[in-house]
Amino acid sequence: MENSEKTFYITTPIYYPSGNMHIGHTYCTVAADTMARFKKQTGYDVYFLTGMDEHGQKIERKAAEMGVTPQKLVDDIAVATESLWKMMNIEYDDFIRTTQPRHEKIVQKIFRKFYEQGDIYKSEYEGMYCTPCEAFWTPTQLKDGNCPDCGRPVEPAREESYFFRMSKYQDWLIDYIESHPDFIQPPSRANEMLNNFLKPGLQDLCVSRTSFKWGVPVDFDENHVVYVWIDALSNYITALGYDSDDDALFRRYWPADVHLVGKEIVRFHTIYWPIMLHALGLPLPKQIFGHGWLLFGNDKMSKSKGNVVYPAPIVERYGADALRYYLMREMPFGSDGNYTNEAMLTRMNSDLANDLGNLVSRTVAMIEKYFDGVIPAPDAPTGFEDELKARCEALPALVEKYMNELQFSLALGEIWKLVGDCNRYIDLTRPWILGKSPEEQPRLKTVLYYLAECVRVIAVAIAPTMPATPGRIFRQLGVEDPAMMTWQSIQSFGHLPAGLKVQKGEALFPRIDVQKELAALSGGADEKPAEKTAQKKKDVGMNKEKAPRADKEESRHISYDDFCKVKLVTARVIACERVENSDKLLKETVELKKGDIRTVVSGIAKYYSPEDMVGKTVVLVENLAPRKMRGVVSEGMLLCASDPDGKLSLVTVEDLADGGWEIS
Ligand code: ME8
Repeated sequence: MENSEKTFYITTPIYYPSGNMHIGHTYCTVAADTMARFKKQTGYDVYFLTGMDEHGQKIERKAAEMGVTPQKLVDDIAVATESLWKMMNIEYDDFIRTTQPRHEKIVQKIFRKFYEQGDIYKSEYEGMYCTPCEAFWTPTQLKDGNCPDCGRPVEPAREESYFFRMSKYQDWLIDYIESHPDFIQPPSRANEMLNNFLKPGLQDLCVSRTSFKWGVPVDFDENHVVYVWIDALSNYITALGYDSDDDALFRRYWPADVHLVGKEIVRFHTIYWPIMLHALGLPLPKQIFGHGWLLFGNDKMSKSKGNVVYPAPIVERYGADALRYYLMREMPFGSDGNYTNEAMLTRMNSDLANDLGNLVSRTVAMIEKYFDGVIPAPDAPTGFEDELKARCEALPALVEKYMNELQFSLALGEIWKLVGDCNRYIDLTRPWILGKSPEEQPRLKTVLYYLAECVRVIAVAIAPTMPATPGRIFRQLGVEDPAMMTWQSIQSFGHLPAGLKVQKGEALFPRIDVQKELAALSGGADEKPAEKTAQKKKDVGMNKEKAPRADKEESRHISYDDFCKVKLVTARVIACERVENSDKLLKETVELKKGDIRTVVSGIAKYYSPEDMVGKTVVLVENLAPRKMRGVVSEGMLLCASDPDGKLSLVTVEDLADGGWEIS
């Protein structure tokens, strides 16, 4: 193998042909694309493979129903699938189709090799078969008589078949998995494979079919076609030209760095595939990562269950980057996550429109207003700037660590912490006040330079997940030099040259009217009109009239992430006075950590005198946007309980004299 350290080969599963792929399908491909782009950004020579798994009884039947040839059916779907990936801005290096001669020829060679070396023998199969999953089951493996994976009915199958001696490799595989803890991720999936499948004993696998024709023919026994999973799994090496006249890609990229797969097909990838490779004398992929499912109404989003959401209407309305961000941010990659339109729209509003969008537009607008649109050179930094700079410089290593663990959500979380820091920095430094006094000009220059540089850092860091957004940010910042857009350029702070001319553009992510958009999306899908009525009946929570209670329940709750955004800290009241011309308001001076003094205005003058307040340790919402009340800027809010008559009682912390303790 010539595989050097700096190559990175990543794959998605090859998808069964479906004219209507839903956002559950796009999930894995977006993840693979994000990872591929990240690896490229960090200097790897990347190969990213996806494609279609076009053989099998399911396709043969579907084509017959439609009155077309299976080839015509898959050709049409391949065009639709590639255009879906284009819409999602997926940049793969190859799109393999298992009906391509380059693939079929090698699958035949592989099958023959297994036969010639005695891994495959001919016998008769009798058992149950799930056509939608293309999987064989023994009667004891069935769940309530149905397929244990998808719950659909199975059918009896009895036919002459070739079998693969899986049992021969069982002990070797157990040993391999146990001695390579990174091979199957997350680790819970490795335990499941060991305990549920490998340790109880592997049965020999039926690897050919005679009852239908739509498959790769076994070239030494014409009645047989190769079992779809043997055919499909081989794609990861046939696409690289394994055992062909030109195997340069195979020599360069194999073994794969990671196969991303949904959790229900981990079994095929971590048992059959390693055994096939081992039998061929090839090294195993370094990792198989089994990601979770996008659920809808607590059930796997899947066309057969009728609870699907399609990507096209979402991309048309909010852009591919917004959907990609949501998919990568919302749930940890190994876990399942429930999808709702409301959660998606709320996140788009809070993270994209408010946090990121506002940061960029405020920064550019202030540079335009105070410095005629020219990014100023910074003056002397203070502690605030040192902290921001340290945050920026720590970011690449944190992002890299989480990305290498395929923890997209945590990597994005780190980037958004910096976005939050920048917004807080604006609130604390108040450039609009600095802009009023000429003697504060040097300070204002520093603040706006630091903001512009942070925005550049953020634009670079989001590029793998949101490939179209950085260009829009760079245009607003006036950044044209490609050297300012690289991963290398954010390893240390301050590369943005002063003197660039900013240019205000359209809002990156316009704020969404959630109720209006929920109504607009409640058709839910780009399904064909004929399917729409039947579909609507089944769609859980998509149809507002159908599920008013559920909708109400949902809007009552905030997500855990939203809750985490509220920073509550203890604060000691060190001074307090009444606000002039107000009988309701008190102005408190509070101390958080030593020296961190804030002014807070509270509507509690009817219940507390200034003397009552001094010395209390209260609870402050630390990151509430500053607000002016009766001419005084309040930097936070004190928590109070309100009785049924509206009388307010301060929430205080006993036994704790200090301020600045975080409350969680
Ligand atoms: O399994 N959430 O193809 P496929 C997350 N051809 N992922 C989902 C999902 C959801 N709701 N629904 C589907 C096959 N997927 C085989 C693969 S590889 C050699 C052969 C994921 O089109 C699913 O988990 O049924 C799987 O990883 C991928 O989509 C393709 O599913």
